[in-house]
Amino acid sequence: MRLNGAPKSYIVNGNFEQGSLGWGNQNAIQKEDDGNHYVINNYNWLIKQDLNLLANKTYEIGATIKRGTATGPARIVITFLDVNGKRLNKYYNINYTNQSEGWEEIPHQSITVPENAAKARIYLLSKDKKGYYCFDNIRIIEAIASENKE
Ligand SMILES: [Ca+2]
Repeated sequence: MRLNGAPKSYIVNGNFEQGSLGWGNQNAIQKEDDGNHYVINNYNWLIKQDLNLLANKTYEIGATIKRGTATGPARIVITFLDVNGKRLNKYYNINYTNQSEGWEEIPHQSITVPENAAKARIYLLSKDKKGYYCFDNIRIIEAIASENKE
C-alpha cells in the first residue's frame, strides 16, 4: 500500500472490525482465530456500501481477498447513481483470482467518478454462482495527482 501521510479512506469500517457497520449484513461477518474480522460473500449484491465520492475525481481502491469455496474470481463492483437515485451506465467491475490459499492484496485499481454521479456504491461478491470469497481491508483513497492521467 502506497502511503503519503495517512490517506483518508472513504470506506466506513473497511476492515470489518466494527461488525456490520456501514455494510449492513451482520451474518456475513466472520472472525479468524487471531481475532481479525472480515466479510464473506457468494454471488449476490447484499454486501454493499454507499460512498460519497466527488464527481470527476479519481480514487484508488485496495482490498485484501482470500478465496473461500469459489473457483472463479472475486468481484468488486462500483456503480454510480445520479441525484434521482438512477444508476448510471458507467461502472467498474474488478475481478481478482487469488494465486494462493491465503490473504492477498489486489492490484490497486483506479476509478474515476462520472460527471453526473451524486453517489457511488461498492459491492463485494463472488463471480461464481457457487462458492464464496473473503474480503478485508477495503480502502478507497484519493489518487495522487500524478496518477490522474489514464
Ligand atoms: Ca479485518
